[in-house]
Amino acid sequence: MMRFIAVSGFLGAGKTTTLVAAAAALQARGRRVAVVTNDQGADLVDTKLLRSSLDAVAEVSGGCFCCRFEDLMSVVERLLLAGDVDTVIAEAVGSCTDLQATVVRPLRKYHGDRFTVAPLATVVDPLRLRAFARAAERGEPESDLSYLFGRQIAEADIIAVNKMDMVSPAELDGVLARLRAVHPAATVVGYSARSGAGLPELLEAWDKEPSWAEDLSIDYDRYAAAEAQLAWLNQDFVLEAAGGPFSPVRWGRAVLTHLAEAARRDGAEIGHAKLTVETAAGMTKMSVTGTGTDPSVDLAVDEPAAEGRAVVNARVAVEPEALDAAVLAAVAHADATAGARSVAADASSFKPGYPRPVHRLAASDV
Ligand SMILES: Nc1nc2c(ncn2[C@@H]2O[C@H](COP(=O)(O)OP(=O)(O)OP(=O)(O)O)[C@@H](O)[C@H]2O)c(=O)[nH]1
Ligand SMILES: [Mg+2]
Repeated sequence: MMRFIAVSGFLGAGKTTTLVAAAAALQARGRRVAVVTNDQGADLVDTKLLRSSLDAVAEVSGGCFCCRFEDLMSVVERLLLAGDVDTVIAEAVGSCTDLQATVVRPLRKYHGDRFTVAPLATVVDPLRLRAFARAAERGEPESDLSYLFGRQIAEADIIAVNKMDMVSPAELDGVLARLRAVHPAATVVGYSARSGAGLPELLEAWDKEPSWAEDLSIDYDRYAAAEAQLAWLNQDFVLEAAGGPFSPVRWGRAVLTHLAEAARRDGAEIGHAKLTVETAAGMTKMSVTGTGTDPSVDLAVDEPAAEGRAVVNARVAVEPEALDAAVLAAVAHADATAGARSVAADASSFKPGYPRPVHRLAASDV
């Protein structure tokens, strides 16, 4: 039987980084792992990043797993036909929730003869948790994005608190204890996908059979409103040196720094802005999440290049036209900073549509 592991969690929480680390750790234990990424658009930074470390990678683009459940199943089918795989890990879109009802239960009900489904893990960034908690402490009404974040945690069988390297041990203990108190049925683990600390606990939790989740009420209008706050951009660029060779790292850092500064100035919340730059020497990948200030360089090839290709994926709480303009301004700034000239593919920002899952099963339906 194939093991199917679904991973949820807010934008930028560290799902893809967790997939990379978990796939490597599971393969070291003899498991044969494939992964599936998912996005509302095409041209995914995550797929490129995963392909740099793993062979069996596929994507479901143009909508979330729940709204494209059949696409998810045919992609998984192809992965299984193509290779010798015993474990599939699937990363849901960061603005998606209700996965127990729309993905996990349909998998168990309609495909349970071939898959055993692992407990649903929601990856949580403790800094994002802290930011939403502080807003609540200030007495601010709960935002739709905070509601969505809370639902993702509430439906988890495993609450996977990532980035433990970013908080003090005391703060981590406090966060874990509070989550355990509020969600007594969930397994709560702390780890760092980056350093690997605590990762074995998450893998162990995935191997357990869950006591399947009860129904959770999710207000689809609020969920949709949260998604509709975000503009979503996936854009390609062709780069060439303007003069001498340019540094891909310098270019990428300049794009994300400029974008983050513009968002801060406008008070626009960044879900996640990430990019890859591919040159003859390899791939550079960076991210900025709303909780961090400086871009995080996840892969760097700092050999100056004469040409390259970049993909930018940005999810920011602004209007789509504003995001298009902000990315173009950031790229123009990066060109000037790094000595490059870039040609952009058509701007393509949009807002995710109202979530309309193919299946939505109650606990009693399975
Ligand atoms: N310090 C630290 N950073 C991390 C850790 N895990 C992930 N990150 C960083 O957080 C950023 C976002 O990570 P991703 O894995 O792309 O997050 P994601 O949840 O897949 O993001 P989306 O798919 O856009 O929703 C990247 O810059 C990662 O390097 C961690 O354990 N520690
Ligand atoms: Mg990801």
